[in-house]
Amino acid sequence: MAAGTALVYDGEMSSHKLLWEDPVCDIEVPERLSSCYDRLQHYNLVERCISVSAREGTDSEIMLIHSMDYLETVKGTEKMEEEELQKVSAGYDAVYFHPTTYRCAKLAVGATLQLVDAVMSGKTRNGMALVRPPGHHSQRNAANGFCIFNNVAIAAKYAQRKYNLQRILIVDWDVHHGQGIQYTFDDDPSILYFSWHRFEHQKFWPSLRESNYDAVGQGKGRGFTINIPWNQVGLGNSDYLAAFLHVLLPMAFEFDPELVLISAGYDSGIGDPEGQMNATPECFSHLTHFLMNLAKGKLCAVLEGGYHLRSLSESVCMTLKTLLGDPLPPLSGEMMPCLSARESIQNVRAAHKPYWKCLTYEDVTPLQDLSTRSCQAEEAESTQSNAELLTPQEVGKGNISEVIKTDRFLEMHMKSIIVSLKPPIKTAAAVDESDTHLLPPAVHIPKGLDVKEFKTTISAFDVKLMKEEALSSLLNMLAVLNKIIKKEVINGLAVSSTPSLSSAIAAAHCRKLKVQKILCVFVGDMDMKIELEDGKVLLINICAKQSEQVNTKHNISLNWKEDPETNNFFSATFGFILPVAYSYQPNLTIVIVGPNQNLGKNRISLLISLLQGLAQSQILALIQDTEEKIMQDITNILTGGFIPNFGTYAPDLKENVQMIKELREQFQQEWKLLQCSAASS
Ligand code: Q9C
Ligand code: ZN
Repeated sequence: MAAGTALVYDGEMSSHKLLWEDPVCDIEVPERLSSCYDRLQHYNLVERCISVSAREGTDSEIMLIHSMDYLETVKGTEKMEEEELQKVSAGYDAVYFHPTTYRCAKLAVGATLQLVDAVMSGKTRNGMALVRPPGHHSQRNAANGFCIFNNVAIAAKYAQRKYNLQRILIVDWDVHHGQGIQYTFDDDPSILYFSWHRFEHQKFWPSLRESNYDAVGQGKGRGFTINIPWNQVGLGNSDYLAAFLHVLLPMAFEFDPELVLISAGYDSGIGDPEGQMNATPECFSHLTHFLMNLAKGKLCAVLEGGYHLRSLSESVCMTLKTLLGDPLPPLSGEMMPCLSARESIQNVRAAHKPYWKCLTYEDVTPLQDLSTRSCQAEEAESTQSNAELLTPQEVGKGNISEVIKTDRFLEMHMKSIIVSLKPPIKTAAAVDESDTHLLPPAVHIPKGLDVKEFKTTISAFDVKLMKEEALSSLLNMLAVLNKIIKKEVINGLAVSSTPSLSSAIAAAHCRKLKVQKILCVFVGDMDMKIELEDGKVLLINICAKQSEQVNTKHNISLNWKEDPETNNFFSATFGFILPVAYSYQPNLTIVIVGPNQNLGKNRISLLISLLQGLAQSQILALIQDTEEKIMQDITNILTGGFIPNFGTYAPDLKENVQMIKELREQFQQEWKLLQCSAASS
């Protein structure tokens, strides 16, 4: 099993710089690269990575995407004087050349390919390449938008050829449309290209018709280009999350890539002068974490844009920290996608319904004519949601400057990154003596329990008739839970013969220790014994048996019909459980795996892996002792292993999808991340 995270960096790529005045290009500065690297060093992240050297991309590698003519043109700039360089630059849209540009662009290509090799050869599981100049706008015959060679497009072609890959996913979270990548793979069904981008009804650069949601690819490639046009600035964490949950992830898991490439531009982050969006650095941790569950974890992130140096470098750090397997930071702000974002999401889902099985049973209402819609209501709404994050004094001042707002967010972020320092031990476990050999050596097994500490918790429950063995396993479970709450470990697992009683006792113990919000996910048919009165628990119950219980905001049952042929559970995971969980923002997650669960171990593993995005990754997994074969898989996930492949995709049963749809409608006012259309509000 491949482990470790590669970091590819070469300071020489800082030599490419603008030599004359040009207000369009002057944001693409050498410090973009050096400030990222400095910040990585500051957080001791460089030393935790496997350092991989850059190299030059070769002519034939560059010509996987670009024409020989264009390559010769770029080569020619190496010997030019400033005046001539200016002339060549003026032949393209938003581009500058420097005598070292050719050398740096070759290093950017080669660095990206070195990363692909590290990951595909199994030298590392994943990694990041910090490169300049960026790539995603450049085209077969043209430089464009600060981009010379299309690093990620070349990497995709290279990986297909060298490693015989059938399916590659490219996620372009840069705030600009990577039209260069789209053009390259427009008719190619083996590359799924996803891009969101500031669009503003085609007013924003590069102002292309083909950046809209109805550009879905051509010929055999129809359905394999996904564009989410953002028609408003000021979008943030919840809008990006909604786009991932309701658009990208269902399609990406259906596509089942063998490699994930990220065109990782951070001009979609807060404070960026180009993007004007509000996503905080933490958001990029979550986006990264979602994608790490695909392709057996094989993921390469390659730097594209990002022009606010502090925001850029913090976001790069969060991406790399996540690749390294650190716990996920909490997300700030109310989880409520805005109307304009929901409208874009709805339109993309509608445009893609013919091509994706995961959308088959979704009724997406007919498209709206975007050009005639007024944005006033949206603007009012977005101003309001920004205002919520400011102090009354700041709001009183009227228009708070973007600079102050960004600084405040980055400050909050710096505090949270210190809080989320990694404990030395990741996982604690309480299992039967006879099962300890099933655990990896790094797992901590608490011993020498302070029984008194747990006595008061347990005494409220009817445990007098319990056998000694069962009682001691309860105490062990509480010891593991205690370590999670005290942040001595990140997560834990406990095997129990009475998981539903154990979970009730665990929840009671959490309350005693003042854990504010607990998310409990039950998988299997069990009695719920958890106290719900005080609203400090959100209970999601995935069961095969129809229950008579009436769903409420904090107690929701999913009656999931068994069907081993088609169950992939993605519609429940992405369409309901994660949106609700992210809306709730718990402080601790407890997953209880009981009898008769019909999801299969891969689905449960995926669910638990994704739930690590919540509650700063603090999870307790409680497993019924009869479900032994699941224990090892869950241990693997909790200790940082990756998700196994899912096999051929088959859509969820119509009645299951229908059930999810109804639940979504029922609860989208309470849990707003469920909203994925403009109709809901
Ligand atoms: N009026 C990347 O982020 N702006 N490129 C042109 C013309 C160009 C961005 C504005 C922005 C290029 C990699
Ligand atoms: Zn960009």
